Amino acid sequence: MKQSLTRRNALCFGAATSALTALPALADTTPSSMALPLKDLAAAKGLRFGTAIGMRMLADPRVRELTIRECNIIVPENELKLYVTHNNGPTEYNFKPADELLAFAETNHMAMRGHNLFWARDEYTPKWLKEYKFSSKAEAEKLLRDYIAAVAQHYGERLTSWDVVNETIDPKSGEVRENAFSRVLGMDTLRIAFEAAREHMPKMQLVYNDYMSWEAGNENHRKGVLKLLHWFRDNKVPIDALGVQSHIGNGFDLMAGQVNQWKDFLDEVVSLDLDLLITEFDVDDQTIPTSDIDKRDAIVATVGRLYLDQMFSYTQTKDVLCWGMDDKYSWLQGFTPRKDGLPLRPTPFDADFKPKPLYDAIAAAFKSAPER
Ligand code: 9MR
Repeated sequence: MKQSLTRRNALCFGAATSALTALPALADTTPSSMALPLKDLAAAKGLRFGTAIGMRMLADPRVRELTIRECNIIVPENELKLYVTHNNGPTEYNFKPADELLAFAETNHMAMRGHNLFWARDEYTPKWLKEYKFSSKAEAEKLLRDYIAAVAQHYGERLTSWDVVNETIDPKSGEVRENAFSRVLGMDTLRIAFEAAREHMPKMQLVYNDYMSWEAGNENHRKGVLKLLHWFRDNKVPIDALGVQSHIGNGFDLMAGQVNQWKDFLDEVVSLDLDLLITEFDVDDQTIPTSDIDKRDAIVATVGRLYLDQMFSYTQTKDVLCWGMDDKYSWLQGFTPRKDGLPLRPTPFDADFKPKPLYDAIAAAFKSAPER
């Protein structure tokens, strides 16, 4: 059996019925002295730890220092998206920002994963592509394959993992979303993207990445993703892993984690022989109804710990990346503002780059994780 639960986890899960009704208190929510970096605690259990980082953050020496200390894997937050790399028409590419991030990774002995080859949503698709008048299916297929070949030619296997397709499931309906290619190619879009990635980067870990989450309200999203993963398997689409974004709480009640349903979801994913990656972890404290920072931090840490414990109980979970290490640069500050106007505190480090209880929760989750 690949999944194992520690006694502590089993007690937590036992206490939680369908949702996180009775949150166990963390023994100590005071930030630790950061004796060992998270990457070392992760490595001791066969895991890797990292973060998304963008050019804006790279410019800040405090972010660079913290990332080098704590992480052994990074992912560009936006710099490999089509709207950056391929925004100006079918023959023009801009790899400069992502190249800088890769140089940062390589200089500091960190792996870098790619996010993403195809974000299957019109709102993130370059104008030229959205308005492209394909004269045939063959032309659409060629354009998609040529684009993936160009990215692969530029990076080869200096990256080790790619989100080949991102967020193609509509969270409300659970159906596959329409996009620039699918209007011509239908579901073949997804098959072609993975096939081209495999053809040009044979050793690459190929990932489907999405934000179905464990809170109540995500049921259709989870169902839709499972249906898609079955479709991939039935159609022999070359896919290695599910990227579980793990923006927990985001847009949902943070306390509404459905531990049992989440287990069912993960069980079904791994039964398809897929690995799991935590690709974009953060804990959104928008809905925590107190302005008290210590209380908010304690809840964020406690829910984060429960979540990571459950994810780590699957030895198929190998990588954990936060979507930003510090509250200063977190995307959530602009996306889900709190009613009381206070800044959000969703990451392991505060806006002054001091570790928070979530940092300790991540460390503790690594320490109690089974080896893989
Ligand atoms: O954090 C990213 C933000 O800076 C961008 O403006 C936004 C649109 O490109 O994307 C954010 O990252 C998203 C990621 O690419 C996919 N999963 C959800 C992330 C948060 O929205």
